[in-house]
Amino acid sequence: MGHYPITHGLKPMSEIQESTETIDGFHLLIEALKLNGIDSIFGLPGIPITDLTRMAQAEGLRVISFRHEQHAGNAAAAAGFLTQKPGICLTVSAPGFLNGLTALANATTNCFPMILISGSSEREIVDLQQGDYEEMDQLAIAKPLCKAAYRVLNAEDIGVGVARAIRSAVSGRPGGVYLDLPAKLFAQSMPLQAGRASLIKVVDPAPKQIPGGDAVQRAIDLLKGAKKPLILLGKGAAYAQADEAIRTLVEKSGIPYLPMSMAKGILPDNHAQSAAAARSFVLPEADVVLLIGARLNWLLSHGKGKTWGGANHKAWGAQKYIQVDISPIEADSNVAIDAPVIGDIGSCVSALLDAMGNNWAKPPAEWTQAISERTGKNIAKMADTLAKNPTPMNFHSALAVVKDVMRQHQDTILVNEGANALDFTRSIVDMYKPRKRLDVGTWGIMGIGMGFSVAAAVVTGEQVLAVEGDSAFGFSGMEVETVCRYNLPVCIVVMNNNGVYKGTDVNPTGGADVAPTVFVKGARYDMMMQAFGGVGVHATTPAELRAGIDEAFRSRKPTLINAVIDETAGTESGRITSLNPQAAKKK
Ligand code: FYN
Ligand code: ADP
Ligand code: MG
Repeated sequence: MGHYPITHGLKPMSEIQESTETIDGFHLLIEALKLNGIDSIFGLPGIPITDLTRMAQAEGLRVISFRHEQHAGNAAAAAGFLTQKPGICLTVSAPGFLNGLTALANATTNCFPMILISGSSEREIVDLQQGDYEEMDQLAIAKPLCKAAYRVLNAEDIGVGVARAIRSAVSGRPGGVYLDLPAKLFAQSMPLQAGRASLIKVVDPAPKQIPGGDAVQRAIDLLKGAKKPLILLGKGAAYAQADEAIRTLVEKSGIPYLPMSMAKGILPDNHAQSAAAARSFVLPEADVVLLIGARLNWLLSHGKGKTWGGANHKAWGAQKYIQVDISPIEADSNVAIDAPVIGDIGSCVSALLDAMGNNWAKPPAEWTQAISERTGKNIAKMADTLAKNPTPMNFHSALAVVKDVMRQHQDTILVNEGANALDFTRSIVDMYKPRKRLDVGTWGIMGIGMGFSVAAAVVTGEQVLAVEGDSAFGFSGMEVETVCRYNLPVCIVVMNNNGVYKGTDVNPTGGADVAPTVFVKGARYDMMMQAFGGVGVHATTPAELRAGIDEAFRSRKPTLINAVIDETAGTESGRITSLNPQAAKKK
């Protein structure tokens, strides 16, 4: 047991007599986490967990302190997605717990494994509503927002509580778990041997789930008969870390594939079978769609054919669906699934490959050629746009720089949020390796930027490039101090177009207040980074932007580049303008 500063009368373990040696709740929790391979905690100190953060650090855990618990929670969720181990977020009670809930709910929605551990008030006081310091029935509030929720009242149950939280977070469909630890638990102590014996090292926390042979054959028979097959890769396919098997399935079958945003890079985006640049063509035209770790939710028009582009989009035809997913109840959630293949993606894809045999007929040339024609056209059109160099910069000329940077630095992790900053980056910046793109995910949530960036840098050690809308950056901008404090290799590019979506709205009354969507014109976000010792760059041209990114990658110093973007560029809500009631009325 390591030493830790005596802050409330508890003796360091080394000073306790052999015979009377005991272990307290603090150390039981720390040992339970370490026993299960947890090496980092993302959180924010305060009553009743400040000492816990100190002791965890003293016992060798990496404790990353944030300025707001939502971003610590987002960091834990991103760590879970990247490592398949639950990310740990530690908060104080009541308000700190509430601040963590957005991240817990977002993790659950996105199937990212994380555990929110919060200190809490004593049950006897909460249940009688006697008005404790930060009194709140946290367990009851958390339950509807996460996959599982547990509370531990006695030190000897800490081992079970941690084990249950870990297994719940990563087994089956991954998600967020809440673990409620009332303050009195930490100071409880028990004999050291009995305490250690109460801890559980979780065996096989995410067991393989093998698909049924009949289900696999049903899927193969459907795929075999397809004239216009399409494979759709979702973030579940990225999370599963079955990269080689998925690549083999795509290449052996010859079937065109479409990656959802966080599945980009499972195969390189410039792959000959990528249909990403013909999205609006392939989705309505395909006759059999193989979903791998992707849900037919709003991002895929619920499988019902409403697409996001202009009037030329066709309603989807009578596709047949094969759905590979670990969740048996995901099938039929939106439309009938003709061939559900239930299991973990690694096992399912291997079973499909075995069932394909060795003389699989590639899809008809008219299908693959039609796709190549469209991708060729869209890529050429995009290349023309990207070659332009307008003043001021627009999203395209700035992202042409980012596109080239990512081509040259393919291990870099790209974090991306915003509206136009998100949608243009998704279709302009190619990804070449799996799990290198972290973005707003299933909810389209703003505020993931700095939490995801810190986690990506901490758990991978790789350079991080965060491409942020100026509005999106505002949700977590104070965490640039956190980035500087830990001297993380995070380069933030704020696409500064003076406002939400654009910077051109005006107050129709002519009053002194600016329009609700407009920010301070010409804001200098780069100076925020300088305030904390990081590098701030003000870029008004693609050349200045490139130089700033290159220097950040060379120095690996925390850097924020304020990229001045034409405030008239972009559209409201990017590619999903149609979700705005006003826009929908115009339809
Ligand atoms: C794609 N495209 C390309 C390329 N990749 N053209 C050229 N080169 C490349 N590499 C084309 C693609 O074929 C589409 O054109 C278009 O670019 C857009 O592609 P995208 O972005 O993949 O497709 P689309 O239609 O936007 O996808 C719908 C969507 C997406 C809902 C999945 O918009 C999305 O994920 N939106 C997230 C929105 C969100 O969460 N925002 C945060 C909150 S916004 P066509 O085929 O011609 O259509 C707050 O206001
Ligand atoms: P996307 O938005 O990229 O399409 P979604 O988040 O909608 O991805 O869907 C992810 C799906 O992947 C979820 O239905 C989830 O159950 C599934 N999933 C996550 N991990 C695995 C896994 N290891 N094996 C199988 N399915 C998985
Ligand atoms: Mg903006």
